[in-house]
Amino acid sequence: MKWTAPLAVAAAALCLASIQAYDECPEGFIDFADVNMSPVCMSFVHENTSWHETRNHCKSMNGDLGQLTGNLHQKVTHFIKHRPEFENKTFWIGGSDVTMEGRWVWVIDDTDIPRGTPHWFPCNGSEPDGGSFQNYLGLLPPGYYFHSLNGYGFRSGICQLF
Ligand SMILES: [Ca+2]
Repeated sequence: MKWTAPLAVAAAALCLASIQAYDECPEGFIDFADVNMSPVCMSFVHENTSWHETRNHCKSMNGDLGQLTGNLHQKVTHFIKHRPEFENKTFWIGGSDVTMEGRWVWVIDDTDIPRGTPHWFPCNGSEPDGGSFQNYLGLLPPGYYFHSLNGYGFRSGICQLF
């Protein structure tokens, strides 16, 4: 019985960790939250790896590939465009239609990724394309809109803590 209390404390700590309770972003992550909102912690990785390898890299940092919903996409794009070291880089993010061709979802929670503006290139509906040959989501310069891509391309990546 004497182990009950420490186990309960450990279990509570695990629960808190899984809920996500970041007061601020850990080292290596940048906070993209709106003012007075909970941190939205993103990290840019420059390993130039496939979508799956990049995702594993994100998971090794206790995160996953980024979920660029709403104005977070715009804020990340703005950030990339103002960093010379990111010039001509391409980035994997956490979308895919590999489970069901044509149904694009965020892999972190299986929620739908809306088509068209303001996220997909070039705002007139040509992306996503490539059918079952292009099942993974990335950002390409110069606009950093969403593109459906072959997952084996070597690219940088955007990780996020959830
Ligand atoms: Ca596809």
